[in-house]
Amino acid sequence: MIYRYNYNNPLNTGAVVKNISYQQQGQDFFAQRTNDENTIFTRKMDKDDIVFGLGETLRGINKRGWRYESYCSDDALHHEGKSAIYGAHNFLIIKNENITSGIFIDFPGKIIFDIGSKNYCLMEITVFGKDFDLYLISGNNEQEVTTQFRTLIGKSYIPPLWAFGYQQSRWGYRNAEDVLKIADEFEQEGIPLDSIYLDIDYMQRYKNFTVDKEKFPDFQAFVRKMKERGIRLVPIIDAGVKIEEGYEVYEEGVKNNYFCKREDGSDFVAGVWPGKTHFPDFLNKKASKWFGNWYKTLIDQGIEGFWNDMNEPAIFYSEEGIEKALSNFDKIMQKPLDVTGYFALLDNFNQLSNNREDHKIFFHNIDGKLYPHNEVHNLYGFYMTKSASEAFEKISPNKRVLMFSRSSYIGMHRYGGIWTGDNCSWWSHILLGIQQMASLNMCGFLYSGTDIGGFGGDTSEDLMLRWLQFGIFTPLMRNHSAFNTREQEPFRFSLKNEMKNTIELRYSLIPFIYSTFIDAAINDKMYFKPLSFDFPQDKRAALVEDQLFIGDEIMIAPIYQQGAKGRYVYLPEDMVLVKFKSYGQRTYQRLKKGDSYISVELDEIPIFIRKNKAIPLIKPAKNTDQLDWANMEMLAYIEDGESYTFNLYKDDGYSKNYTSFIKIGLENHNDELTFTEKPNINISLTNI
Ligand code: MIG
Repeated sequence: MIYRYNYNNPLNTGAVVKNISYQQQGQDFFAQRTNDENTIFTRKMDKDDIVFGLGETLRGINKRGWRYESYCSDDALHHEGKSAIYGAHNFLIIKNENITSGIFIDFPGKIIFDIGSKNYCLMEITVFGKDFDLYLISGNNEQEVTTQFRTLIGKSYIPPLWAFGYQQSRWGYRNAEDVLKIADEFEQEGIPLDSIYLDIDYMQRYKNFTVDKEKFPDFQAFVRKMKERGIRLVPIIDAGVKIEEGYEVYEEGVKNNYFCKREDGSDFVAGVWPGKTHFPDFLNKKASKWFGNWYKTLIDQGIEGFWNDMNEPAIFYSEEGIEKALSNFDKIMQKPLDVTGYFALLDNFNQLSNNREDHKIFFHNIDGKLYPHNEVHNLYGFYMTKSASEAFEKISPNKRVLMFSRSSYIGMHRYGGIWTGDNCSWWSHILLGIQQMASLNMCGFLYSGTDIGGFGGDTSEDLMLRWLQFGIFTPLMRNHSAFNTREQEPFRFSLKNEMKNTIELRYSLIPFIYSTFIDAAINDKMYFKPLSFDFPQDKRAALVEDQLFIGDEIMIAPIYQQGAKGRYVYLPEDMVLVKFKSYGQRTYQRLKKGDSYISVELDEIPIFIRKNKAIPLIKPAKNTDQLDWANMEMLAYIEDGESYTFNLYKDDGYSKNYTSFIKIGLENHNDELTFTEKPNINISLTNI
């Protein structure tokens, strides 16, 4: 059951698609108090309560024991001491011994979720405002609660098939030559590849929807040529629009009042990569439609996918901030510089970037009403992506376009995917990625992934390989890094063959990954699941932080520790461990329910096949266009007397009807695996 409670006059954020009428009476799940500006909810937790959710946040799958801030934040150094990162996903689940409950606070401003950090047995949620909807969901377990929540917020975005291939990115591919070189190296090494990303350098002075002619003399032809090689180019779009006379996007935006304004009606100015910019008011319907249409200029040149960046929005400085800092500077320098002065000086300039005070001085026009940015902050990235997606719907109604965003709010999962932003080349960020995937799936964000290898800092060879071994399971599989860091394309390493085998295995798994993804998207299921979602009664399973189910068939347990050549795993049921050195080189091992130590050499990828389940595998190929789905192997662990039917999803890879499921039915009869249903493709069977 879903209950909806009203608090004053909430703005319709667009998170929810199902109309649920308000409860007549107030909720009694939380104790509640208010002060001048905030609404505070508290609830006692039992010692063993587990809390899931919050989407893209820090720390574990179990959120218990920390404080999380829901306020989209550009933070490229998010270690475990931080509270806020790029997304704001206000859904959580309390798993108590007697009752499992879901909570969604539909509020676009700041919220602090203290999940027992101050007081281990107290949950305290501070909503920095008084106008919002609170949803309470009851169900028998975490899976039921999540499914109900997913029906509330609507179907998840589905990208084209090629977006499930390996994608190569780096902030530093400057021009056509650089991109060509990367493509050539992949080809020479025989490493599969589906796309190369264009970071901000492709633009003319960082102006959205422009292409620098000196770097790409004939962009359209270049895009076509790359596509003929099976490689799609994916350009970045930033939130800020450069202030520059003669630049059409800027001029149209100013003329039509499409930019966020200050209180005095002038357009707000923020310093970002292009220098001084204006922020499109994506929350204004007309402005949103206008900005979305601009993507067409790149689509017309053959582009089929985009990533939206800097849309928290990130602000290096505001004009107001600079003015204040300069006058402070004068004040500080009037006195002789002592230690206090030194720190004041440092702070004075450091606090210019992403200063939340700036969020109070610009405004959105939502249906004629003005809202200071801070009150609707968490919607900005969502609405930027919605603007693009609604335009795609018109530009290419029958074709899926790749779209994902850095900042997000629940509801955006219907319009695009997300990547988890600027992580670092740290082992702890592999683990964080595993945990984020689980929580993001609960909130409907199925198409997601991390910057594989780590964005900031220099990666190391084993870290890169281990990260790839996890990355082959994330729907968005993209290697991305920051400029001035170690180059981390697979062919840069002495372990390049191992990396190649890993990426090839991804392609072998695409029928499984794609089928599982589409099934999850159209049926409100999870692609990644924490173990307890399928074993809600198993107390050990609920505590597992570093293993996930994918669909119903497999479990993964990535290696995420430096130097590790193995790890402990917990199995809630019997499974078969398949260790892949490559698609063709594997070993099998039956494992019993319970705890096991498994050895995993640097070049091995463990996949656990669950009891009485089977997955399809195909031969790797150069790219997704060339995969041969007509010759398949079913890798099964089906015991005598048992059967399983896998729902294979195979379509043209870009249209939108999602009906092309094919059943592959298998049965073990007297220790011989046979078909109960066989489509008209070549299928070999391996039962372990
Ligand atoms: O301030 O476009 O998260 O993926 O490479 C940094 C440059 C801006 C942040 C993105 C990152 C991207 C980078 N961007």
